[in-house]
Amino acid sequence: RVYAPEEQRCGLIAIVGKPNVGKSTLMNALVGQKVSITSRKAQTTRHRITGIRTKDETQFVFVDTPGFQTKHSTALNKSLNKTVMGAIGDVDLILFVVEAGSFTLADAKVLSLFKPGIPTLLIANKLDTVGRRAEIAPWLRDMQERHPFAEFVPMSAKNKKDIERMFGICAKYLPQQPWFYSPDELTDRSEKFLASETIREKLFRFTGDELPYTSTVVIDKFEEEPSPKHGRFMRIAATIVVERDGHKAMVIGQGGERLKRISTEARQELEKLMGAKVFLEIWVKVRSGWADDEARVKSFGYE
Ligand code: GDP
Ligand code: K
Ligand code: MG
Repeated sequence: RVYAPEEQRCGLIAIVGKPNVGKSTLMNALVGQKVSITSRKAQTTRHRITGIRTKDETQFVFVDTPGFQTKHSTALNKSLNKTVMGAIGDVDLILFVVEAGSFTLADAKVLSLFKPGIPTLLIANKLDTVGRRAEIAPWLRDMQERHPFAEFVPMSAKNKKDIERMFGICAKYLPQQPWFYSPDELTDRSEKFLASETIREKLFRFTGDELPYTSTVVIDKFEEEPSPKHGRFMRIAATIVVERDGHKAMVIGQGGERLKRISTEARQELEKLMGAKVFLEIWVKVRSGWADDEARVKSFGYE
């Protein structure tokens, strides 16, 4: 059924919380496709990323944000926090994500940023990791006293039924107005951006905790070439920027094995995402201190 503009409902929903509570996992599940990378590492999400889902007459425009950084005040962290503040200023609804049953100082810091007036839902995520549901009842009562939340939603971003339920919960907070995007759009981000993010995700996933979060990815070449044989053919060159020689060795791995794995997994995912044959070349460079250098942080694409 086609919905006339006067029947349409549309609004912005910010997904906010401290690092690693499952914000990006939640957004991808709501959008129905991966538009924001995830990993067990804090600082995986570094940009404001829009994910769009149109369901019946309602268009949900989700805004995933970096986890709010409270520990170190580097130029990178300042930029990440600015992104979070920008995202919560002008939305119709805030999803404040925490781990069910837990509320730390870092959670409290994020909550203190919210201006009154924007309806805020407490998303108690990772419910699947809580032994018995009854255990979180006293915690929920405690949370009720901390902030005038509009609703409490205990859930798991990995549970399909919980995700389906979210649309009904969120829709009533969105105003009646024409959609911002066409109904088949999933994100406002470019393929080039998604390419750098996909490489960064594999980098984070395959290096584990030994590689500091301050590594990043820069796309040097992103070209489409005509190819009668393959349909769409993309030539992509990227540089992984790290802070020390030791980190470079870590990324490359014994005999280049790790870099090969990062590259292969990224290429396969990009081929699916873009519906193209992809030729991907990845280099590793050392730029010490970049995360502390405001100009460098900007030149690598952060706000
Ligand atoms: P973000 O930093 O808040 O964006 O968190 P991510 O979405 O990157 O997720 C951090 C980690 O939590 C990842 O390893 C996810 O797989 C995991 N995670 C997210 N949601 C859930 C959930 O509902 N249950 C469980 N068990 N793990 C989750
Ligand atoms: K993460
Ligand atoms: Mg994230």
